[in-house]
Amino acid sequence: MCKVCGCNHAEVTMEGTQHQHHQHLDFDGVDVEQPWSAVSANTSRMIEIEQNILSKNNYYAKQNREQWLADQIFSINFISSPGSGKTTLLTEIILSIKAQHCIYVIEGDQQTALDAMRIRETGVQALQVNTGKGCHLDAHMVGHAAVDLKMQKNAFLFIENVGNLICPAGFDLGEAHKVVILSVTEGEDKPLKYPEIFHAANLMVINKIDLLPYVNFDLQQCCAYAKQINPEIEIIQLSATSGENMEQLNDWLIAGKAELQSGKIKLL
Ligand SMILES: Nc1nc2c(ncn2[C@@H]2O[C@H](COP(=O)(O)OP(=O)(O)O)[C@@H](O)[C@H]2O)c(=O)[nH]1
Ligand SMILES: [Mg+2]
Ligand SMILES: [Zn+2]
Ligand SMILES: [Zn+2]
Repeated sequence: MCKVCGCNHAEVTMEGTQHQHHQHLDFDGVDVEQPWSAVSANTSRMIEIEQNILSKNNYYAKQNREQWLADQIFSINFISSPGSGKTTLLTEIILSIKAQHCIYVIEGDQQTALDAMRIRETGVQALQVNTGKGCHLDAHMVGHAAVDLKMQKNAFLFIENVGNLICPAGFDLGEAHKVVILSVTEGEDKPLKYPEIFHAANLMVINKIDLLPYVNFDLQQCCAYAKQINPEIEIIQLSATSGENMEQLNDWLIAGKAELQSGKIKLL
């Protein structure tokens, strides 16, 4: 029995285990992969189940948030499409600040522990959570992973979500901030197409600016669209591989952690 929720811990799919529980919308025995006609016949039941899933998630997210506030853990949930550069950004951030800061990483992917292995090469502890068919991390999975990391106080906890701009927006993990990453190869219209995540994020990172000369990406328009969706959103344009403007992101993270620790950010 676990401390996070009282469940059998093995139900959560962690690195090295083969369990397939907690798949997306696979709750209460209802499988959303059934034909859509069958689903629509059960629309009100589906809505009820979705509300149930989200309220369970919010319960675990609140637990995570309280625990991390008590331990002064500054947690960031990195969200983007596959390939926007989340893992590359994380390894670069870690290499720049690990001498001064204690850092832990939770990696979310449907399959493989490849990203956690990339993070561990930096010398920092990382735990991979495989979601199987699931397309986002939820607060329950992340709560278990955080316990397993046995984190020291006053640390950063970086969470790399499953590559997906859609449902990670709706799943609070208990993090201090969501950071959405968009790379210049993806088109400037993403904030309009996936408004929920741009609305939920505190920071938009525009990555791969080293590729701007080779792609038709309207940087100004992208920023305008993001501000249209979320006037408060902060924006940093950078390149994880060339290192251009990376110090802006490092400074943003370090300032956020200092704010949490000075009591300026209230997470409850
Ligand atoms: N040119 C360029 N490539 C990048 C940059 N950041 C990441 N990449 C490349 O984009 C690919 C996907 O990066 P990865 O970090 O695995 O993305 P993730 O799926 O979001 O974790 C890799 O080949 C990276 O080397 C960047 O700033 N510039
Ligand atoms: Mg990755
Ligand atoms: Zn549990
Ligand atoms: Zn999902």
